[in-house]
This record gives sequence, C-alpha cells and structure tokens, in this order.
Amino acid sequence: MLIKSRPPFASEITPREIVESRRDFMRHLAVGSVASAAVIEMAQREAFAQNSTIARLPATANPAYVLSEKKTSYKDATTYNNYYEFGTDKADPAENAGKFKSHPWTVRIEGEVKKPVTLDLDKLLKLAPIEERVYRLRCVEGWSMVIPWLGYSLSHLLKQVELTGDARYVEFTSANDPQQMPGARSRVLQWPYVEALRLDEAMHPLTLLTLGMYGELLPNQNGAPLRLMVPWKYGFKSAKAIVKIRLTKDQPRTSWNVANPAEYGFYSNVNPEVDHPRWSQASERRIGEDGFLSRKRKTLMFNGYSEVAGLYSGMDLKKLF
Ligand SMILES: Nc1nc2c(c(=O)[nH]1)N[C@H]1C(S)=C(S)[C@@H](COP(=O)(O)O)O[C@H]1N2
Ligand SMILES: [Mo]
Repeated sequence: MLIKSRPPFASEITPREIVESRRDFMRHLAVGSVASAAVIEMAQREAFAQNSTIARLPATANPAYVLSEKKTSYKDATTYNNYYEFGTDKADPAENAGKFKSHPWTVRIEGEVKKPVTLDLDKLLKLAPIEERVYRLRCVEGWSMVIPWLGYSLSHLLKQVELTGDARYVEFTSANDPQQMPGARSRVLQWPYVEALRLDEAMHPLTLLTLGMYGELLPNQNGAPLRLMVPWKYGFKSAKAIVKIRLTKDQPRTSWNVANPAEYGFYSNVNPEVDHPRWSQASERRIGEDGFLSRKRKTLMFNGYSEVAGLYSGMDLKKLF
C-alpha cells in the first residue's frame, strides 16, 4: 500500500533513517521479486537525497519484443530528451527535471467509461505483470533510439474501466505544473501537453503503458512516473507524466497538431514515404551510433512494426499523416 499521509521529504529524513531505509529496501528486494510501491517510494526519496540511482523495477522480458539491434546506452537515453515542459534543449530535461515530484501520483481515467477511476502508482504497478519490451523510438526530428521499456499493454487498463459504446478515441494529458516545470512557463506549446489515439490503436497490444526502463522506474526526464510508448508512431505521440486518460466520442485536439497542423498530423505513423514539410523522413540517425550530423539508417514503414498495418487498411496515409 502507498503511504497515505504525506511522506517525509528527503530533507526531513535524518542520515540514520536513510541508512535504515536503505537496509530495509535491500532486504525487500532480496526477499520478494516485486518491490511494493511503498518500498519504491522510500527508495525514490532516498535516491533523491543521495543523488544516486533510481529504484529497481522487476520485470519479465517479453520474448515477442526483443530486438537484435544494439540498445541505446542508459546515458544517452536519459540525457538526450524531448520534454518541453522542462525546456526545449535536449539536455534541459536531465538538468531541470531532477526535483520534479513524480511520487506520489494519481492518474484519472474518465469520459466514455462506465467505471471512472483514480488510480495511484501502487495500483498501476499491480494492475498487470510488468514486462520488459525493447522498442525502437523514432523522433519526428530524424533520430532514433532502442530502449528496454518496462510496463504492460494499455489495453489491460482500458478493459478494467468498461468503455461505453461511444468510446472511439483515447486522450492522454500530461502534468502541467509551471512551478516545477520551467518550460511550462514559456508559450512554446499549448499546455497541458495532450496527445491522443484512435481506440483500436490504444487497444493494440504494442501500445505500452510504461512505468520504467533499463530495469528501473522511469527517470523524471523520461516521463516518470508513467508515460505511453507507441512504437510505430513518431515519439511525440507518447505523452510523458500522464495525469489523465479520457475516452471520447470525437477526435481530440492534440498539442502538436494544434501548434502546426501542416507539420504534425493526428496519426503521425512513422512513414518513410511521407516527408515532413521541412525535411525527409526516409532515413534516421541512431543516437550513440551514427555520426552527429549524418543519417545512416533507412526508416522503416511503421518503424518496423508492420503488424499494425491492418489498423490503416483503406486509409490514404499521405493524406491522413
Ligand atoms: N509531456 C510531454 N511528453 C512528450 C514530449 C514533451 O515535450 N512533453 N516530447 C515527446 C517527444 S517529441 C519525444 S521524441 C519523446 C521523447 O522521449 P524520451 O525523452 O524518453 O526519449 O517524448 C514525447 N513525449
Ligand atoms: Mo520527438
């Protein structure tokens, strides 16, 4: 169970308590395979206090989502980020998100559902077995990474809230706290950051409700405590730090589409045949492997996830980009 009263802030924990909580944490991890949310929270606060590593999140590798490609280094994946709430430079999120309070947390699921619900992190961690899935992430800017994400199919969550017959889209809203998020004080995008999927896209087993990466809980700069990963779409469709999931009848307005509809469509499937108005999408640069300026790799249709093609049969993907 999550601690109900406000947990002590890192600054309130005495050194002795820190030592003992660490011992406790290690013991828990040694005994059980699944760390409870309370233990994870304790470890998280301690990690902040110690400026050290993030709590481990046990997971089972899903053999269906293993790639032969080399994984991106943890360092690159956590220091080269897009997270405009913390600044527009790639290095900004790692620099500015460290103190963001991603625990405790709740996410609200509402709209066209028979059972609207507010879930805390403890419930999310226990909703379904946590899997490790190695996915490619292709940013619309022309770079890509290969990351071992931890989580489970979003469909597990959506099945629990019982959708009404009018549920046709799923909208994801990110946290918007200008006090903690310096980038959210600027007007570079409309806040909060909102993204959305068609219901069949959201229910597709590939769509991952993501709670961790590289064996640990998500670092703040990668969207702690929960984000989406939709590997066949450009990275911006995968919203970070989600506070609300809303089922809707009509197609939601989404942040990037509102900002520039000619450049960012609602679907935004990775498609080497549909160029961005200002650059080609035919190739990409793998972070940490290819040279800083050169794009060496051919971009694959649906980012290589051809199993989703059936979702778009009969659609003109040049028009519905
Ligand atoms: N809330 C929020 N989510 C976001 C973004 C953002 O700016 N704000 N950037 C998106 C973009 S453009 C990409 S490429 C991915 C990057 O994820 P990563 O930093 O974990 O690699 O997050 C996406 N999710
Ligand atoms: Mo992106």
